[in-house]
Amino acid sequence: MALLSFEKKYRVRGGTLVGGDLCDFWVGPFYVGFWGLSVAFFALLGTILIFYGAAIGDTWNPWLISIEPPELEVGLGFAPLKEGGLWQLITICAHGAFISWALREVEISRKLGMGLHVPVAFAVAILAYTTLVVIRPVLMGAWGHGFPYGIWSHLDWVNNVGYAYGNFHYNPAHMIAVSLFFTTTLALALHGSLILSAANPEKGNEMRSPDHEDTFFRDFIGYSIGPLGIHRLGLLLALNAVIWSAICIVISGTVWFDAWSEWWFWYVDLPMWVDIEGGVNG
Ligand code: UQ2
Repeated sequence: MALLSFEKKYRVRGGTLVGGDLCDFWVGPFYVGFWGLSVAFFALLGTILIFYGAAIGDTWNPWLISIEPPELEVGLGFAPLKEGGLWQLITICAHGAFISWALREVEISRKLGMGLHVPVAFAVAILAYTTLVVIRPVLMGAWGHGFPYGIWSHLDWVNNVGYAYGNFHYNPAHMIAVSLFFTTTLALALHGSLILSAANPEKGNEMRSPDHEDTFFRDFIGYSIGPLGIHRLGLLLALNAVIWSAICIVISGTVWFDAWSEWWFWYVDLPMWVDIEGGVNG
């Protein structure tokens, strides 16, 4: 069905979570809904607060503007506006906007009678941000453990937190997360190239079918995961990349406090090495 007539047919009332028919409308191509209005409110307020923070800060260089979290001494209390309070309000606005955005995706999915895979996937991305600025700071006892909102300053934060634990590449959850990021790009490259090779032929040639796609990989490596399976795999890999990243940072400073290279001594310390001549335990 052509896109425009499809939209006409499916742009119907219903599927809303909040607001009933009151907010059930479109602006141009965009579905709004209660959560669309909520997104607009939080995004606008958060942006105004960021500009206010920049205005009372000491630079307008966009690379260097930074909204800092409160000092560690503030703990988990409220800070004055100019001493981290802005960061706290902006964090609340960010969550308001991100969660509203996810719920707007839910309403659109419900309208179309689709699964909730997109909002669920987006929720995992939100969780990664929440882990950095809420969950880990709360577990460590201070909002000051959150990262600052600035292009350069958040890179400094990543650098400093990395070195606070020696070298993050020895963090086992970091290893798993990086492997999943690489595998995600491998899967997307295989999938994107396979689809284009079959579905976008040279002028005058006929398009190939999913059977051809399956057969390519069966010829090549004796196995095809299938046209539905590759999307399940892709989503699984991508969500796990994010989840293991969140695990990697949330365990640093909450259950592990040393350099991450030290963690691997659990292997050296295994009792089975005790009687080995010349071993560190023997
Ligand atoms: C596939 C298939 C697709 C694909 C791809 C494969 C017809 C259109 C890319 C091949 C993928 C495999 C064998 C899994 C690779 C495993 C990892 C961990 C990267 O079979 O079905 O659908 O796009």
